Amino acid sequence: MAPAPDESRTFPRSDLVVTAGTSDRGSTTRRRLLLYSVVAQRLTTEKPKRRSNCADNVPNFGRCGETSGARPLARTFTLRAAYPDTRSRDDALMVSWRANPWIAHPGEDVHVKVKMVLPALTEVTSPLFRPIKYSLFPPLGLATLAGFLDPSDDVTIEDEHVERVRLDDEPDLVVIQVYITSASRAYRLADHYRRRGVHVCLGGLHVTSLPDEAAQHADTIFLGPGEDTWPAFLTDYRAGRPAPLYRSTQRTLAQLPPVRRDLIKRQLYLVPNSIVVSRGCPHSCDFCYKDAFFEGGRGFYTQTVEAALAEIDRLPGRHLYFLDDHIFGNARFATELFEGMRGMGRLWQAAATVQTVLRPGLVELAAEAGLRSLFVGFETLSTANLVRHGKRQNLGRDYAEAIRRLHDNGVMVNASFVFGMDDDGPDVFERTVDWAVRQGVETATFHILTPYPGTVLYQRMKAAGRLVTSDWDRYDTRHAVFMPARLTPSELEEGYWRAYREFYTWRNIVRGARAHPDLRGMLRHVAYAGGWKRCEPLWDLAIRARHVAALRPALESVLSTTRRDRGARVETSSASDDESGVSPHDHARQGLV
Ligand code: B12
Ligand code: SF4
Repeated sequence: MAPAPDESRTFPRSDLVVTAGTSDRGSTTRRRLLLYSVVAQRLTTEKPKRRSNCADNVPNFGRCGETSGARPLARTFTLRAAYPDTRSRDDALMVSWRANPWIAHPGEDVHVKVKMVLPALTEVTSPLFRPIKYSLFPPLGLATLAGFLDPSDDVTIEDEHVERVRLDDEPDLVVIQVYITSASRAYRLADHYRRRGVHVCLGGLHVTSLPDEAAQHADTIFLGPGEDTWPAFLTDYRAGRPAPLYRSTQRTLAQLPPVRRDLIKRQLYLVPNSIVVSRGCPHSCDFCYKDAFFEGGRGFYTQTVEAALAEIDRLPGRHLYFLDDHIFGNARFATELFEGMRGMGRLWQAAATVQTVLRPGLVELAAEAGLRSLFVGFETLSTANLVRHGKRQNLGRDYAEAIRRLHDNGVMVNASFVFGMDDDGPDVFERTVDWAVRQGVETATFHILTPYPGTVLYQRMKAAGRLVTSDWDRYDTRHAVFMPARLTPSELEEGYWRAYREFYTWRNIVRGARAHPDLRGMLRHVAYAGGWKRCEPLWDLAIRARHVAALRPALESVLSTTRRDRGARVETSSASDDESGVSPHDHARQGLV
């Protein structure tokens, strides 16, 4: 129990922290804060007034608002027009009352209006913008954090990749996830809301890499994953004492509340069923975000298999995309997960390493459980490059054999390659594309090596004076932001674009298809590679017309073109994915079917 208010106390002004805000319109919280201002009156022994605009009823603070139902719950008060920087009659000041624990009752229900934003990278406004890439996945990280809020809190998620962010609203808290490429946009949004007196929280990969930079635009920053720090902050915030920085140290996914998928606008995404059942990765490649982000705690951990299966079961439709860095990273977990998924009739895609693909057993189990396409980090065909970048798990592995194993199990390959490592000369683009086509790789993802701040690679490049820009907008793996060893920056960028063009020519798509031993594999190769890249204008058209969900059955039918799917339980996505965010199983539980 919190101590009872000491009615004889008055309010020492020196304890006030003042930020600009708006008064009695807007959120529930704001209205409640008005009620708290009445508590202030009571505690200063002033008589509360009903619906007052009078300036004098709280001598220390100025005007206040509504009176009924006041309870001394928080240390935050909304007051009107008492301070010189108030902009208009309707403006007010939020006054945080610190160091007065007798007012706060920690844990009592202070309803908060929270706005979560995933800002887009700058190119979203460019005519060259490719909507399909950014309409794939919803903001899963934010939906995960939303799960920690109270059901009575008012929360929205806005994803700027697929919708316009509203700027005229007045939440109590703004939560922004910051990637390197969206950092400048994120900071502009943060500054906008801070000017409006909103408490701004910034977190995510870029904030963790460069906390000092982010702190200039935030009231609170979060370093590392948010599952421990975010609930700690919420408790502090509700008690009126939010700290400026929270650093993650407790790494567990146990007791994770359900991801708030109800906040995701499913119809705006091609793959609304993205899911992560682990965090991090057991490896340490020197160009990867992973070590910096997970510093100070475990760098790889999983949910329980039961929790993962329960989350899968809650997802409507048939198609899933695991966004885990390495779905095979913990062999025991993966084995139990795939065994549990067998018979669920799912079709899914994921990412893993060459090393684990070559390990007997896992690929077979995954394929039986519905794996149909795997993103594999080959990165480079050069051993010297692998050694230099600490990609030890790829050393001495037979890449061609890994691809064969996947194809033999009916799994398509999305091969990831990085250009610009020190051993890469001008011929690297053609050699890599030719190799991938000859192996029958269905899709390829190319990147220009990018030294993200916080990584070992970044430190090395910086120490060697090889970084050519710190404009984070360009750190998008499509620009040369460092001086390559055996290429010029423009050779690197041109070669990167040429590799994409070449890989996806019809000639190479057909050549790649012919590498498959069976007709089904060939047809699927053409349909997937051709449908994905060559029909991009059509995808973009559908997205702009807000019909991306209508394309999902096409994706599922290509993924299910494998001998493994004969006789599998099949619900077509259009029939089973009812856009409500509730799986058929949930309907049954609710007695709706
Ligand atoms: C899905 C994904 C995408 C999707 C969509 C992103 C989305 N909807 O969130 C798409 C395809 C659009 C995409 C695009 C790109 N991506 Co991407 N993407 C990913 C991927 C695979 C998964 C992200 C995810 O959902 N993770 C799972 C959730 C649960 O974790 P989370 O999002 O990180 O959120 C947690 C924490 O970060 C933290 N947190 C985040 N925000 C906040 C805020 C607060 C207040 C708090 C408390 C906590 C907090 O708490 C969350 C829960 O723990 C990651 C790899 C990875 N493993 O993260 C790469 C990754 C994020 N992408 C990356 C890159 C480089 C890009 C691109 C530049 C690539 C390109 N060449 O085009 C673009 C540009 C993106 C942009 N808009 O700026 C890099 C980012 C590097 C960096 N330092 O920022 C990553 C790490 C891949 C990598 N290994 O290099 N990406
Ligand atoms: S294997 Fe992939 S996710 Fe893991 S550290 Fe290397 S690049 Fe990062």
